[in-house]
Amino acid sequence: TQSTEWWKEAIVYQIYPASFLDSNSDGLGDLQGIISKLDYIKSVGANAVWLSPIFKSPQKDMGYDVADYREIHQPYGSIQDAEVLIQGCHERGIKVLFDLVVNHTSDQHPWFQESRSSRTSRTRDWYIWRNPKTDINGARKPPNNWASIFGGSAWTWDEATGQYYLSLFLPSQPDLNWPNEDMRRATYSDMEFWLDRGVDGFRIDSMNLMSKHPDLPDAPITRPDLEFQPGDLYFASGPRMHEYIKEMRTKVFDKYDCMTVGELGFTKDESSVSEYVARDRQELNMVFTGDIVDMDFGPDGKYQRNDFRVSRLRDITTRWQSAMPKFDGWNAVYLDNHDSGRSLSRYASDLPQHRDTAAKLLATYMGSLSGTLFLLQGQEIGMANASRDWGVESYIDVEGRNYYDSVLKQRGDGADMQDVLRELRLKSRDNGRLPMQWNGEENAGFTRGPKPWMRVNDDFKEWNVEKQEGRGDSVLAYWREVLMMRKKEKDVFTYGRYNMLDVARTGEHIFAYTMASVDGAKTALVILNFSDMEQIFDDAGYEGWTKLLGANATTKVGSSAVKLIPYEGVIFCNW
Ligand code: ISL
Repeated sequence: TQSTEWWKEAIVYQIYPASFLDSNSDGLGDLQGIISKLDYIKSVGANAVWLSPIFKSPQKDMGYDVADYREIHQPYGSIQDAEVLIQGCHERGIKVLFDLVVNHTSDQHPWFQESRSSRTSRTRDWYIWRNPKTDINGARKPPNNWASIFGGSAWTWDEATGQYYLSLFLPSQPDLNWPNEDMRRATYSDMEFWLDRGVDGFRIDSMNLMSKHPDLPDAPITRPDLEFQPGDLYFASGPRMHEYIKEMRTKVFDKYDCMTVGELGFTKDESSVSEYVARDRQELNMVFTGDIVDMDFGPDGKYQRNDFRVSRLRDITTRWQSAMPKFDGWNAVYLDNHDSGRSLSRYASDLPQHRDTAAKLLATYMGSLSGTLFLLQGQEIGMANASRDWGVESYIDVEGRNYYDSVLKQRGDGADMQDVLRELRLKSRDNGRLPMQWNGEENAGFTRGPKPWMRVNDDFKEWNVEKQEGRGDSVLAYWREVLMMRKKEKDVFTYGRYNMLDVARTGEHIFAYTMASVDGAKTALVILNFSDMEQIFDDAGYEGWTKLLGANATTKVGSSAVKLIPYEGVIFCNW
């Protein structure tokens, strides 16, 4: 049972296994590579890791297409390696979270192989099969007008049995049919397989897509320019969603001391989110709200230009920091994951003159908020997006490629694609998946083999772990300091009460808030300059407070103002 609440104090380090460290020189990261760096991870200050999928998979979507949840993707290692990894983590006081991908499987999964074998197969109903429709000319068309999240129709035609199956992501990622009880039971037993081997919890992939509207109705036409329409109104947070989570919880999670964090795309309003995380709902420990990753998406999609403004970060942060205590929910504090560009490059600055300060600014922001912290590998050394001069051929992720190709098709060969390339440079998933930069040697020390699976960023000689180790003023050293502060003053930060300072007072470019301990005895003042200009903060009312953290200049000017250099973050305190 969930008697302890260790998960509230978890500092989770997300590992992208393909890109962490290659121990056998085949160009791909692996479990032995991770095992060899557990001391490093601990030294950063993390006390938990989340591994993106490591299971048997044809890797059409980098492991988010699972072919067998009880086997390890062979190039990553074996079950024994996974057990050594779990044990190695536990010896160091590090909890282990696996990625639970059960909204869909790979089309190579035996369940799907059997399902597609005939209309009457045992597992036919474990996936979502429907008869075709016909258009006015009598031609076959999909059962509804939903667009796949990765482009094209959300339905894939299966010639052998003459039906379509639903595939909200790639055609090779068929959606599971959650109303089917046998399927659910099999899935729960897969979860137990790993919990019995010591896994401490799950990040639940595409969690709220599991329950769809039972009639799978056509989506309203919101994009007349497109053949297929965004269908999230009917495929996200469907009517049985909470029933499934409660069942998962009572049948599986409650039997273990484990933590759950659900990926909550599309569903963004406070009351819907509260239904997943309010304590008395007895569902999930926390969710990743999708609004953090969407801050610079356009109204019509991810790769549409929409320049970041700090007002969005201020609004989203304030919404969730204020909302969670109201219904006794809990925040997952994050900025980065493997599905987008680096927050440093998108929300702050990776320009040489600002990069170091800006990376520390984001650390100050994350480290000071209430909730469970999630950082993506490389964030602790200020890793950035791919160099600006990479051409489209260096981008390999299927989501970005599909988008680029669809626009090219629309515009015609030879068309100007600079605008799309600009968006890929900011938000492509490749950016979050670049090989980890360990040192200044060839391929950044990520692999000793001739060819990394994915291009190493050009900046690795300047930006790597080795270079920052032992330098007291490095981004890495700063993250360590932040996480130490966070642990020491957990009443103020992890469990603290957030209060935003009025923009009328701070000015548009500064994001400032206080964090107070629950007993009210201690208060910290966090001041973040999200601009490339010097800013003055009027500190009337906070005179005499002392600096708790801040790696940069912060000078006092006169008696009632603090001067911050571009992208500077600083914390003052009243104790
Ligand atoms: O489409 C979205 C909203 O704009 C996404 O946030 C969507 O919820 C997200 O892409 C789901 O991501 C997860 O599942 C995918 C996988 O490719 C991602 O890597 C994973 O994080 C399919 O399993």
